[in-house]
Amino acid sequence: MKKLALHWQILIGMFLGLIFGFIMLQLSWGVGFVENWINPVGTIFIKLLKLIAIPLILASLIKGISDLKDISKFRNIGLRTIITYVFTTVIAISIGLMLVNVLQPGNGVSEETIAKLTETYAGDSNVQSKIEEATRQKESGPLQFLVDMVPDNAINAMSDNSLMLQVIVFAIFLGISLLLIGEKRAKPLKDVFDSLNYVVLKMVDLIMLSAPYAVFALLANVVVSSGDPDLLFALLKYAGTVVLGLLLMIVFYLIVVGTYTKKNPFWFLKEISPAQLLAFSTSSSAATLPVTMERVEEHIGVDKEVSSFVLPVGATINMDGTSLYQAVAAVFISQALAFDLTFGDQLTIVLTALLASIGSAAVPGAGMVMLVIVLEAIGFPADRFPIALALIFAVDRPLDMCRTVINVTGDATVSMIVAKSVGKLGKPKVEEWDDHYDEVK
Ligand code: DAS
Repeated sequence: MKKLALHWQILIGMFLGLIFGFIMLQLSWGVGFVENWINPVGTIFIKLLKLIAIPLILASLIKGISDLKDISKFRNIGLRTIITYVFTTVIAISIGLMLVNVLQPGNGVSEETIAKLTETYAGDSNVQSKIEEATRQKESGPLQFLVDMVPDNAINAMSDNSLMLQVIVFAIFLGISLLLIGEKRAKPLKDVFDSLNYVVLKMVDLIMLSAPYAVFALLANVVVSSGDPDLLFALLKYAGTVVLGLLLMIVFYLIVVGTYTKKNPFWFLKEISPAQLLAFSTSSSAATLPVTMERVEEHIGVDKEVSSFVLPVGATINMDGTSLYQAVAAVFISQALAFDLTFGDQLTIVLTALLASIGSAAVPGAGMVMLVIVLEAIGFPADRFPIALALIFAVDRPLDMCRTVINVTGDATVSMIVAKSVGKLGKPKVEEWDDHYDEVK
């Protein structure tokens, strides 16, 4: 039988993982079994993908830049990328603000629910650590993020995934320098990175062979680590507001793909679906990046000159789903805790959520850390941060899964827009996931 397409394999793994998780929840030893014997399979999978994200960024960015005919082309791609990313993020935040003000999910939360959520989560170490992390990031200077982008050690930058921006800066620097030393001198090193690019893409294929089993483990663990069903139900209107906003963002992307790039939006959705399913399962744009790059380049036809820059940068600084979530969460918390917001405060949310989503790391739960920065910006009392995060903590993991899907889909959409704008949106190189082996062999 022809091997199932990758997205079907992943969907089946997710579905079986959910069922297995619910079964384990019924057994006294079930939660411990999943956490100790099943979840590590998913953790290893995420680690492997994040491991190869760094050499993939290095190889594809250096190849992409050094293949350019001249540097002005790279400046052109860079400028269009940043402008488009800011535009889509502002759209996301605006959709989030519009929905949360219309639906008012926070006004229906009872005092009893607030008390129960506070009692359950306000003291949670995860909540405390997110507040401490946000405080650390806030106390660093306004240009600290620029300073952090410059690696002082090339090897060190390649090892720590959360410093992905440093690898991008290093790769851009090396790629431009390669361009400047002329073809003859650059060729040996370009050939090395060319070959490295194929090797890493092959590693992505090999790691993806375990994807169905990994997503099974990840989804089972999400189920057994979900909170009290009553508390989850009390936050249904809030979670529904976020998910509705995220779905509207998907519609926005499909409209842009259909009208501007003239590609069939549903074809785009199908081709990017393996990356979306991985984003949902892993809650990590960084772990999903290798697959996003492979799908966008091989299956959608975006030229490497564009995708090698747009996607790594997008995975780190463009988080449309996260910025929408931060806007909804900040207003929801203010509504639930009767903290009045002026129109000016809501405009502050737009700017701060834009900056916060740029500062969010591409890892699970990062969006909540930056939410504290947004709350701080609208003058929310710091002593009530634990209660504020406790209000939304119970549903943060499933919402993180959903918003990471939008983060990844937004990056892929922008890569198509930028490619189309510079005439680098071509035909797909392979039809199905399996064909990739033939091409790379
Ligand atoms: N999980 C983050 C990501 O990888 C997004 C978030 O935490 O909001 O995109």
